[in-house]
Amino acid sequence: MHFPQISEITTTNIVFIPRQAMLSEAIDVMLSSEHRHVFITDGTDYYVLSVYDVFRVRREKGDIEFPLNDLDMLKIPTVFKEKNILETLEYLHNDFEYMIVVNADGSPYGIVSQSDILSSIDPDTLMDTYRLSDLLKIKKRNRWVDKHIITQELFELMEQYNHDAAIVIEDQHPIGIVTTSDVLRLLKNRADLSLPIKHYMTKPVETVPESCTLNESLQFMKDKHFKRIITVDEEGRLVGSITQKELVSIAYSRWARMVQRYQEELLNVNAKLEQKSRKFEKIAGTDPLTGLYNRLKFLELFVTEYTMMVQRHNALSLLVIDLDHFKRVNDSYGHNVGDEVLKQVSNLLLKELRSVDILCRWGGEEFVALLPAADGKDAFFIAEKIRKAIEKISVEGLPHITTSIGISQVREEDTLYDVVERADKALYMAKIAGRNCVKSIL
Ligand code: GH3
Ligand code: MG
Ligand code: MG
Repeated sequence: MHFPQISEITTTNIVFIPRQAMLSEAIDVMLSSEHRHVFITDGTDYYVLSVYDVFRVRREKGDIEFPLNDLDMLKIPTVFKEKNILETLEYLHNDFEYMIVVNADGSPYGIVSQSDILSSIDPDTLMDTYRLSDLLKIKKRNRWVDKHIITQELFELMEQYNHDAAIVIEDQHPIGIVTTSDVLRLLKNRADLSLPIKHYMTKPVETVPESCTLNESLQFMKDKHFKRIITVDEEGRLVGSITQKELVSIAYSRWARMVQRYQEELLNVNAKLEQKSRKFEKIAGTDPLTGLYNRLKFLELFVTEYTMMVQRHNALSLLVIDLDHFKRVNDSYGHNVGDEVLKQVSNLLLKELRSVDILCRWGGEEFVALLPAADGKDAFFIAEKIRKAIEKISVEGLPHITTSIGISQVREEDTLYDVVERADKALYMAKIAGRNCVKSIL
């Protein structure tokens, strides 16, 4: 989807009438351009003059020969032509139907209307999907009048409600239309406004069935240069009228809601994916039997702890914990019982270690624990605590299990491999010293 710059949708062939001109000159421009508005400037500010301003002046002053300078006119905002159209959407919430597009030096470049902005936001799918009948349910604005209404009264009604057209009906069927150009022409020609409107309306009136899609309707308006369509039911009875601006603005707000919904869905999907990826990350770093960290994750955590040790000049110790004669457990009681013991030992180790310690299943019946801020002495104390606790585990029908533990303190020049190798040597010393004991090589 492309959101254009304001300059891409600006109408540039605009005649700006000087504020010193007369009202009749403004009317001539309106009639020749077939617009219900003309733009006035005093060189600094910009104003807009509408058909109904003309009608008001004629009613109040009795004439249209009047200097523009003496009129109160609506000042309209300006926008730089380089702006992206999305930056101008805020203007759509105010009363201004138009904005003056200016060059970087402030000189006028052209005008842009609210409907230009809305229709350049391209809600294609929406346009093809929704039917006029859907929209008319929301926006039912029947500006219809009976063919016998007096022209002057109709003009006053149109002025009061700021209508840009009135549909004239007979027996519920649209038979004619009066637009603001008609109003202007009649004023200019000093027509007799006390006659019923049927004398002045344009007829016949072209209608569109209410089953048309938005796209078809907008295409129809484009082909015919109509600003509005009049919709009828299957019997040709008036259903309603809707302007191009209303159509696109409804389409746009639906489109915006749709985008918002998609965005919410995307956020949901993203959250789920993130959850999944966290789960996978956890699985990738976990030993399936015991739920402890595996070697891969341990290496990552070791690097973090090692960095902290160096930065903070702290101690860091490592334990290699190996169950004694574990092969015998498997051989005598079966592998499942062996697994159960491994799980119990894991839980116990987690319980006995401090919350800052990092425990991993190194492989088989061997565990490695990393003890931040613990020197050899602290590590020995913790290892002894573990050894004694494991000795106390009792699994039904099984003789007591024992462990041997090797300790080493991490040195700045160490890799993980170096420190594990020293702790392994200490473990070997414990094994040859008769098992169920703790040895260190610091
Ligand atoms: P030592 O006191 O010298 O350490 O003797 P050990 O029998 O514990 O040592 P060894 O390394 O010879 O044997 C380790 C045994 O651990 C071998 C295997 O039967 C058992 N083992 C390793 N991984 C698992 C496992 O995932 N589940 C079970 N049930 N047993 C395992
Ligand atoms: Mg062993
Ligand atoms: Mg072993």
